[in-house]
Amino acid sequence: MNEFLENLAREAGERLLDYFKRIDQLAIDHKSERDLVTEADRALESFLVERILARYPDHSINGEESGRHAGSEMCWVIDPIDGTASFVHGQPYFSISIAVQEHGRTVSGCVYAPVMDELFLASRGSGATRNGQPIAVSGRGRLIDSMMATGFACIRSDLKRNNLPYFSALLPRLRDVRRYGSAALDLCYVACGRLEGFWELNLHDYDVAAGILILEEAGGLFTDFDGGSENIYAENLGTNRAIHKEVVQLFREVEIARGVS
Ligand code: 2AM
Ligand code: CA
Repeated sequence: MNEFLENLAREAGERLLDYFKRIDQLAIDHKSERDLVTEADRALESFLVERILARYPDHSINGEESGRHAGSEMCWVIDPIDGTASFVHGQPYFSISIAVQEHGRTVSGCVYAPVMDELFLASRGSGATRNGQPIAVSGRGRLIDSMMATGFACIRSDLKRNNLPYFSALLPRLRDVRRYGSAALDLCYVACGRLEGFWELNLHDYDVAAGILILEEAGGLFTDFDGGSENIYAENLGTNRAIHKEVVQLFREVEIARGVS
């Protein structure tokens, strides 16, 4: 299955690059005032669904653009372009994210960034790779030596609870923050040691399912802001493990200051 997954992601990536090269001519719609969808998102998702069902006709699909088709214990969770806003603005930080779940548990995950030609792949219990080479999280254990990425999906969704208090609390403690725009890719950057952590609020399973497995298989940890697993889509925290406790503690202080607990 991993070979199929890798070939599928690479072929989808080639198609996506063709769209990226003529981004100025693409039809762009708005899901909401801030949320974009392009003809490339739709075409790529149709391509992925077609290929997956041709090979695995009994499997289900959960896709960002086409919704959830339940029915099988095996489900492919796909995001044809994670980082659509970057893509539309001609920036290279976008990815294709594909996870395979069995009874809701991710067993394989692939994130491919076609502009950089970097393919991250993991299957449960077998480690994670970048372009075929094993990867591992960094060993940095102090926040002041750490770089984290984040994003603001919460603001695009107009959520009352947004990321700004967490951002304000963390930024002064860290070496710096990056904001690439693809949660799937951010998790892979933690997995390969370029970042020590990533946090965001309000992501979906198709944004993070593959990235979580890749991170965990590289030695990292993914939880909600309490350090638990109950709210991992509402609150998303992935780290190299070494800084996890300190970030959870800091987020607890933010919650207290907000008067939540
Ligand atoms: P997308 O590009 O597929 O929309 C970056 O902050 C992350 O948030 C990306 O993974 C992006 O996925 C996701 N995202 C962007 N806008 C969002 C919204 N309104 N609701 C939920 N997730 C969003
Ligand atoms: Ca996404």
